[in-house]
Amino acid sequence: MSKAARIAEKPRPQYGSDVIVDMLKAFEIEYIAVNPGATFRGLHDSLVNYGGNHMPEMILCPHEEMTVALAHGYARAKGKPMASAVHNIVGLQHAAMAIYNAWCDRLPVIVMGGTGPMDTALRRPWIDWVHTAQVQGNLVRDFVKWDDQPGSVEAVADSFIRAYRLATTDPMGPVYLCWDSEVQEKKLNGEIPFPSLDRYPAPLPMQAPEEGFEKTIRWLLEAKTPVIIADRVGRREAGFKALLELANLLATPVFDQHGRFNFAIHHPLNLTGLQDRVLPQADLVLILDVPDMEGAVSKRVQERGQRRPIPLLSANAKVINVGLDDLLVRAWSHDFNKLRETDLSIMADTAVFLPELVRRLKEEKEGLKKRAGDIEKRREQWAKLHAERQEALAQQTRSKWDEKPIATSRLYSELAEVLKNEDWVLTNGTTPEREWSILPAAKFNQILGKYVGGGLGYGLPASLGAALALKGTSKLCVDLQPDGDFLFTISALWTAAHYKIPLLIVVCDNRSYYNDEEHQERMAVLRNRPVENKVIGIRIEDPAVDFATNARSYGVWSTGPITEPKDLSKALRDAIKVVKEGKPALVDVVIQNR
Ligand SMILES: Cc1ncc(C[n+]2csc(CCOP(=O)(O)OP(=O)(O)O)c2C)c(N)n1
Ligand SMILES: [Mg+2]
Repeated sequence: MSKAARIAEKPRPQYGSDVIVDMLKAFEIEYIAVNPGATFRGLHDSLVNYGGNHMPEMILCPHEEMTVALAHGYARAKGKPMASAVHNIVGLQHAAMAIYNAWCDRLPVIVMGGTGPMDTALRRPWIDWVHTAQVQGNLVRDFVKWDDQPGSVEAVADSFIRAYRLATTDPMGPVYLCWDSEVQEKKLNGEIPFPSLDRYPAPLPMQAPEEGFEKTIRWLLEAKTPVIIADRVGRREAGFKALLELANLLATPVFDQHGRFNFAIHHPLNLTGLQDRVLPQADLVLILDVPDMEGAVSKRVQERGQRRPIPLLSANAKVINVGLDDLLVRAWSHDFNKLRETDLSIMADTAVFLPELVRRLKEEKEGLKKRAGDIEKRREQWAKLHAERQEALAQQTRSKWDEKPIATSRLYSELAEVLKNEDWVLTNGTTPEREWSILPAAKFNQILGKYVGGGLGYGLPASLGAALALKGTSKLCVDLQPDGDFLFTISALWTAAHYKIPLLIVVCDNRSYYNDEEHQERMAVLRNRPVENKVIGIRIEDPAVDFATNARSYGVWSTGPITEPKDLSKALRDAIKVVKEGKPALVDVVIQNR
């Protein structure tokens, strides 16, 4: 049914919150993840009894953090937002960290909350006072693109349309809409005109000016050793495809920064991980959608407590930077990363910049012909380096094949093997540098990227959101789920079971908040203190968590703990069968630290 027909056929709203549901329907919001609360009881009633609990359908989550993380994962997989509804001040505080994760990841989530009544004359004693803020949006204002609290039912449509447009315009981000309970519960006595949504089109993407193309093409053709660094190009299919074409055309190696999946793992020009060998030779670096430019062109060293990285680029390498990051700089969080020198900075959307760059480059027949010899020479050189790296990885995997606890490389290899004939998507992972080099991803959005905000509690709910977005397609969703992260939001297993969300959860169970063991080890070495104490306050042992029993208690099929390497393959295959029946399944694998 067309948008217009659906709107013409809809029942007439009777209450303020019915109008909010009309907006959710008009924008085709499929799901709204909720944890219930009285401040949005009007909206809750409208979702169920006016909207029929369809478009959006409510997804009940046992914590507000999950409602937002779920929507975050959904947006990654689907490229469009779903909504989350969180109870006033308290729910919003629980949701805040997940909103920050979505903000850092530049993904749209429509977070909605209730408040008030703002009219103090209408308040119940105590609860309405302790749960009302002026203004509630202040709590998250520094890390949402916009927040609003419309003062009347008539103002709802404008507010929603603006929120949707801002959330979904690149660089995207979460928005927070706060509904006064009085506005929600107000009985309407006249017609509320419904806006014509066709008159609010999404803005066209931002393209580079002529000078941007002219210089980029000239410098690319002049360079002897050009390289590409990409972080979020893979957020759009057009950018993903054009990047592959560009790299092939000029035999340019690509370094994936893992913010999204940017470049096929086994492509001979994918030299991710070999930055320290290649970047010092580069005379031109094309940096595409990379928020952390400094990290991208330097090597991190952790020894002796050193914090500053070692630069890898030579001083005379030219740098071109293309992206939209400056558009979302705020003063509060320094997620804009370190300022870095560039020679040409282009504010443009890579999804339109790269296809046009490739089109123009192909027309440079003279220039390409002149460089053809060099291009083919370096294509061979990079392919050789890539093959060497793959062989070294394979050798490492072989040498650890029978180790106990199970080596992570064996886990990833076994997973790659059982997924060989599946149309799989990795919804979440542990350390991208490792698993991305073994799992042979090649398709657009086949890996949904690392979580850039770094707030734990993300993996399971975000994977559920992604799996919900892909439900009913041929995609098999896999969550490589670190144990520590899992424990923050483990009760999302209930949501997985209740809504029959097909997801393979592989618990990477190193029984530790391991990342911090390395930090404590460094401190101990630096201060000449006992290194063996590094595990205190970090290991999740004694008792070890029984994840499989946990999962069953929530109604999720499970197996494990798998401790024998030889049992791994069957456990994964059994779990995949369950997922293919449309349900979640969990395999608890006891693994080595890294
Ligand atoms: C909300 C939150 N609390 C604490 C941290 C600090 N932190 C970063 S990584 C990490 C350990 C994570 O453990 P796990 O998820 O099991 O992964 P592992 O390092 O063991 O692979 C911790 C505690 C964080 N990033 N976010
Ligand atoms: Mg761990």
